[in-house]
Amino acid sequence: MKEVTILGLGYIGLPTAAMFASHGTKVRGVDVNESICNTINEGKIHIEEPYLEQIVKQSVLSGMLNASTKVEECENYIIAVPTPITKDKKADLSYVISAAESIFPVLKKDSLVILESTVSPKCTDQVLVPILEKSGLEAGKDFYVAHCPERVLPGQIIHELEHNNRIIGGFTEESAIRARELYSIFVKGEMYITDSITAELCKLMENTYRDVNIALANELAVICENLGLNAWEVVSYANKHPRVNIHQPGPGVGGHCLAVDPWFVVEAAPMIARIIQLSRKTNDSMPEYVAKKIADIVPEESKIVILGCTYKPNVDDMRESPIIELIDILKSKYEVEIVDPFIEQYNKNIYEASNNADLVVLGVNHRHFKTINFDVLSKVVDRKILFDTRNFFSREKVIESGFRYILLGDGNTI
Ligand code: SAJ
Repeated sequence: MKEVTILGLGYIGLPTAAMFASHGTKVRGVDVNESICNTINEGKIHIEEPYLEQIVKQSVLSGMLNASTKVEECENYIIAVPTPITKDKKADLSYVISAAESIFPVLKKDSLVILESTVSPKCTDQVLVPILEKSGLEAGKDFYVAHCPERVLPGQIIHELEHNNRIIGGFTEESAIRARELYSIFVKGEMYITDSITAELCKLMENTYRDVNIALANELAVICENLGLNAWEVVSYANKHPRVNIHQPGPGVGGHCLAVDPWFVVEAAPMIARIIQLSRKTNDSMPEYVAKKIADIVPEESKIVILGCTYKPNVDDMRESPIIELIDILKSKYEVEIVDPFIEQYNKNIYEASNNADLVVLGVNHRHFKTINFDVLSKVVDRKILFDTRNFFSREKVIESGFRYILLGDGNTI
């Protein structure tokens, strides 16, 4: 029976552990946080992800998965720890380094070590390998190393782990082949083999592509506001072209991927990655831009209701949320009320929260907000103004109920 040790039992590590265990691989999950290990060993989970809890429970019950704070000798290791960003926009590799430091003392001949964490280019070869070689073994000869970045979308991780295509970057070709063999236990998507540095940059560029494209849409939104045009209309018609796919404008880009990964590319080539830097700055400037628009709409000390504060719709994750940044800017001048059905603290009745409000701002297009009854809402708010930053509501419905409708990126309404 194959065995694998997975270091880091978070959004990626735990679902990956569950997939291996439920496909007949003996999994040892390792996390520095003892309470996470205890939760998993009870067959429970500490994160929100559809279908995950039942797979973890079954795997623990069948003895295929157990969690511990200690790394032991094993034939395969997968590192899935976080790589946050430092204040000066550099990759913080400290968790990767400490995971590698915990492996090398028990590393045995012919083992395979896979790095799944998103890292800056050359990290696998220049940071991970030298630490593992402290074992006295030589990478590519005595043991194998590969970088296989994850690509899954929160909310559909279990499905995507199985069906997405994967890029497998080997320190040597033999390393990549070994890694592909391991993943083939549960991966049904294509697995493409390349070198480790190409795989690192490939992962970074996937998210950078999206970030740059969103920056383009945000720049277009500002252009359209100045020209008295509707950017949403421009995007939708431009996208009728078979080779065009402009993304959606909005109040900014959040989460731990798009708002972070492009900086790792900038770190590798600061003087060259100009479009990438500018795009990051463009997207980062959107909360401030939206706040300025709000200042033009209502006077100071008005009551503003913000609908949604997570980093994107229908998730409970507030990491790097541009709406949180917007709220921080607004709080100094306005009375701010937050409503978000995904965050316990803000899971309030919209109509009660909007009592005597001057402005309602749609920050995140959660599905729950589709059912807002504007006729009821218009009875409780004082100044009936709705600012939609996502082109989510039906303009006609909002206007019919007596509201003034303002749409980000639409120069006719701003
Ligand atoms: N956003 C826009 N306009 C758009 C699309 C998104 O403003 O047209 C904003 C969202 O509101 C959100 C942010 O961008 O604030 C990021 O959302 P997202 O859904 O684009 O991405 P993530 O961060 O949830 O997940 C991405 C995915 N990458 C790609 O689609 C290329 C996912 O597959 C990766 O696994 C993940 O990053 C990761 O871990 O790197």
